[in-house]
Amino acid sequence: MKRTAIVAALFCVLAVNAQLPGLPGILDPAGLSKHETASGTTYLLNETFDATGYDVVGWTESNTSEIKEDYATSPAPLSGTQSLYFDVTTTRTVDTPSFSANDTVWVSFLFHDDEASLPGQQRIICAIKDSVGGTTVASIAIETDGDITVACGSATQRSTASLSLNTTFRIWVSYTKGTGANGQAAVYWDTSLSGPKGTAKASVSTGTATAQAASVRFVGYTDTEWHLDNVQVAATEF
Ligand SMILES: [Ca+2]
Ligand SMILES: [Ca+2]
Ligand SMILES: [Ca+2]
Repeated sequence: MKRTAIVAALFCVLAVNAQLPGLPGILDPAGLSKHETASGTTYLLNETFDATGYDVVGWTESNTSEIKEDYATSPAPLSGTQSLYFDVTTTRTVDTPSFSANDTVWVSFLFHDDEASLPGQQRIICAIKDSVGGTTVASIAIETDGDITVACGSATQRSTASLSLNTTFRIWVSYTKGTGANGQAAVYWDTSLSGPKGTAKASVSTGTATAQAASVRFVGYTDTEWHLDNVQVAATEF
């Protein structure tokens, strides 16, 4: 390529990049590409909810009005300018767009439950699935005392630590598919919203799930109307 062509190409790249901050959903507030972390991790999905609607196209709501993805009333926004709020009259789900299927995924998100009391029964709040709305391969559920139970297929473990109401946590969930009795899943959380995640609060290594992960479902209930923000998914630990 001639030098003039290289310079022209470079100018075009710079010009395009210069416009990106004006396009909602292309860059996050820190100016990083939505597909890269500061440490260079490539995200399969990065959703801040700050754009009108969703940043990333392809989310699926079980009810459009009760899944509020432009929510900004306290305690929202958990981060940025908007969060998602499950303001529901019955159990409602929201599914991420499909991402490239991977044997291992790491999912991270902000969680804030401002209910007056913890749920009346075990409630799965996040399920990693083999396709959008498909079979759950791993999940985490909040218990009536705030403990979290992680599951991989039929294998489960309940934490001894617990989540509290009216507090924003960053939660991480990891999953690695197995071959029948060696699937892995773990849950971590911290009130330091950017980590570090520390050691797992609960984990299983005898999971029965064997499918790759390709989507994540979040669920709200009438007794667990919670706020969700900063959903990040990667095929590697972050
Ligand atoms: Ca946000
Ligand atoms: Ca909605
Ligand atoms: Ca939004």
